[in-house]
Amino acid sequence: MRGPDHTPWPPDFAARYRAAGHWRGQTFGALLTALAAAHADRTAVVGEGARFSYAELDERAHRLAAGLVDLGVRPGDRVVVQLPNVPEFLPVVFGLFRVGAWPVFALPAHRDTELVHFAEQAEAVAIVTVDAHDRYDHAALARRVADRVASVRHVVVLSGACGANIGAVEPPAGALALDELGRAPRELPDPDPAGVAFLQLSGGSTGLPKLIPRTHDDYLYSVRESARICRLTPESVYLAALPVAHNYPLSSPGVLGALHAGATCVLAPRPDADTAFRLIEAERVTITGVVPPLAAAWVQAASRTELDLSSLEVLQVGGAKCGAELAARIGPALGCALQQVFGMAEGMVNYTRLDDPADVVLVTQGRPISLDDEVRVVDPLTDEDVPAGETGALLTRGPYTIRGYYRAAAHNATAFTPDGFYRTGDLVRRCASGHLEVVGRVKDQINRGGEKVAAEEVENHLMAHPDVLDAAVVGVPDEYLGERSCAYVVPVAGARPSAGELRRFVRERGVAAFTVPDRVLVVDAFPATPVGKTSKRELRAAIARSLVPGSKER
Ligand code: OOB
Repeated sequence: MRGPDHTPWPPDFAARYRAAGHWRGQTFGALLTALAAAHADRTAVVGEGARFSYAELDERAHRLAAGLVDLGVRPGDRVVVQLPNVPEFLPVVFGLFRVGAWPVFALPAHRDTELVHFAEQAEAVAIVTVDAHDRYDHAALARRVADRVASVRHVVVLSGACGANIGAVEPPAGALALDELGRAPRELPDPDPAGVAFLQLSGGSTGLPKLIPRTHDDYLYSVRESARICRLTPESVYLAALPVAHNYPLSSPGVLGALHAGATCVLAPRPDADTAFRLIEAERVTITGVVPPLAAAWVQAASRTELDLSSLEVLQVGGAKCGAELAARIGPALGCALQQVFGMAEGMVNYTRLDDPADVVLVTQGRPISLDDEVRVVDPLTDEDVPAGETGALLTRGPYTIRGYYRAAAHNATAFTPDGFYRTGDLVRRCASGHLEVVGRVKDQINRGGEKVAAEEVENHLMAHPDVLDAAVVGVPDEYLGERSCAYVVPVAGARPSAGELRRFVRERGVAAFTVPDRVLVVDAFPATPVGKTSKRELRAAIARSLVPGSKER
């Protein structure tokens, strides 16, 4: 038997968050209605080939909501949404919010295994997808998922969107065209703001992503505060370079934060520097967010570009650790301020503030959004608080951090403490100012014959080398020591440092011999997760197969 679907906040906490004004009883549908009234003719969203004002976005969301209801979609139904960065993403999602149906936010990179898992876990009634994106036939993928998962009754396909590149793809038999779904707008009952609004996906460092139930009340609080912390105004232009369904470009402050502020969202079909820089110039983008590997690529590209990036005020870097070396290169290369963002789809988000001193911005990953974000830094084995300023595992609880995953009672028993703190799995140090420095993952440690090597530390040493663009260190099984360290390195353009030189460089920084990586492999690029973070899981798998395409040991 399965436990309860999701775990609400205990009533005393909920009452406290309401009394503090964090939870205001507003739904996303009601928010859009208010925004359309306040900013009707301003541009809400820009994407390839389309531009919607706030009034048009509102109208489209109303029409889609009516069409979804006519299709039989009911409040509380789950609908897998797999859309790339297209303007229609917003009317689809707000249409579902208005119905009270829950989007399940798949990413464009997900394939059969993940989508079947999401559809099954959520017992989804429909899938909304695109015909093709990045030369991949998403409509056929959705059809296969619908054939395998009995609950899925409808496949809805958006045709002719960006980056299809594989010719016109007919919606597969039985699929509906998104363009034809809209119906005359009509009033629908507003869903419960304390109820679930959607299911977000966990970062999925182990196994398949888990489903994360977020409510209107809790998510809107994080969106509102994110927009304030990032100083968004109606004049701001936010570029979603990363896949917009991910929590970071969705809400930190992301497209939802931009809309909340009455600003303009620009959706980049791809995150590469060329595409993004063109959009920054054309749309006078003021703020965007990237993951560290992308920040490194943009920094390099900025030195060669002739495009005008002068409108850019803030580059956010988050999703994975941005080392101090990379952090220091960003301002000079891109001519903007850096903001570090350390967040998680489960809730808690930390930002460096725009008026924090430079050293805080370069070396910390920010401090929490809310004074009601409770933070504990504990010994991972005993759960006891470590002394102030020391490294430990981060536990958190608060007004927008979930108390349990969706339909995952067994996992919840270990992922949360009995008193409701989420075990983030991140190792952090907390400064006196409350800023957190992420120093690794609880399990991202190489046990080299008993000597514990923190992958992060070795990566930082490597990143200090002028020829190194990015570094990722993983453990390799070893008969004698149990594990040895293997460093993967992506060089800066034109450089090809040798393994021997890089090992010598780390040694000469005056570190313990066991910190010097046992092996160094120079590769062209790292395998990435669906949002573009370096995938250590795939690097470990590759080394296990002793086969990394493009790698060369020197
Ligand atoms: C964001 O969300 P997820 O759910 O994909 O991943 C969360 C995990 C964190 O637990 C941490 O391990 C890592 O990603 N992470 C960072 C980081 N930001 C996220 N590790 C070090 N430094 C950072 N700045 O990745 C996410 C959600 C909302 C906003 C930003 C990122």
